[in-house]
Amino acid sequence: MQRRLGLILSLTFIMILSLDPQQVLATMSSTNYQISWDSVGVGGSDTASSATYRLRDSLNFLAGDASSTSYQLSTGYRAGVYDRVADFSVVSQLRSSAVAALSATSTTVTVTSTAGFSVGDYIVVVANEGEAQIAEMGQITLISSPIITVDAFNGAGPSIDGSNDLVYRLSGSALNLGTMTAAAVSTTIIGWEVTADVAQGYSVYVMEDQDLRNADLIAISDVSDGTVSVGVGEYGAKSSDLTLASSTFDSVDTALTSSLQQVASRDNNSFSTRDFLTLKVAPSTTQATGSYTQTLSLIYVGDY
Ligand SMILES: [Ca+2]
Ligand SMILES: [Ca+2]
Ligand SMILES: [Ca+2]
Repeated sequence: MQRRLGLILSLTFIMILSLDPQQVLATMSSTNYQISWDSVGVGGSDTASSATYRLRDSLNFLAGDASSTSYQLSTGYRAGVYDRVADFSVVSQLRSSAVAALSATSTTVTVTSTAGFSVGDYIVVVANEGEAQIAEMGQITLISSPIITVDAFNGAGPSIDGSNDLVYRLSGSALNLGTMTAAAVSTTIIGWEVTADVAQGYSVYVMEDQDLRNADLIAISDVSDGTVSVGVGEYGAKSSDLTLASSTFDSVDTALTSSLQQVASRDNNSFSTRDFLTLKVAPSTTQATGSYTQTLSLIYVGDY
């Protein structure tokens, strides 16, 4: 094996001398980075053209794979080409799209009207909207009024009895909590989908630009006791991902802060994995009136 490796390197060296290319050094890593592949430049492009000619060329590379217990070697033309895919899309609950849900199965929900819903839309089914609501997210694959079918829900399928159960479309980036009152917990949902060809997985993090506050800078306090309750004057969120390593969004209502906090994670390659954050707001009986706003940022990070 050593003889073969030596042959490859010496041939490469000859090409470097004759073509005077940019030289790139070897594959390397440390505790905080990894360069999986690099290449030795051999000069020129593999395509060239003008008004009167077109050329496709490549140098004649040695090709093949070799390995032992301690190394792996692939050689050949573009042997290291591997375009990693990471796709992250965020959608928010569209308050104006609400329709009542009458019943549900593991992949369907029967509604009072399918107007405004289309195949491909993301929806969230909210059972018993409010303080103790349970929501599930899916993507519409079929509409046969009054039944909406999704590809899959996050959970086993919504538990619907037709009382205070709603379906919303998830679309766009604006969240609207409507008119809040001290007599109820107002809720809204931010959903996201990740496709990541990353072997170690990914995390999604959330941060706020400021507390949820009005023009007089009066805020609705961050929840601190794990539960957003009616009339208390507190604000927090909970994730649909129930296995978070570095935050409490998986288990209790948690305060949004200006620091990045984990709200979803996977530990291997992911295809169209979804999660959502349920925001819960409970103004106090003495809460100042006004329009309360903030900007939330969601960030995808691949784990390399
Ligand atoms: Ca219900
Ligand atoms: Ca806050
Ligand atoms: Ca509380």
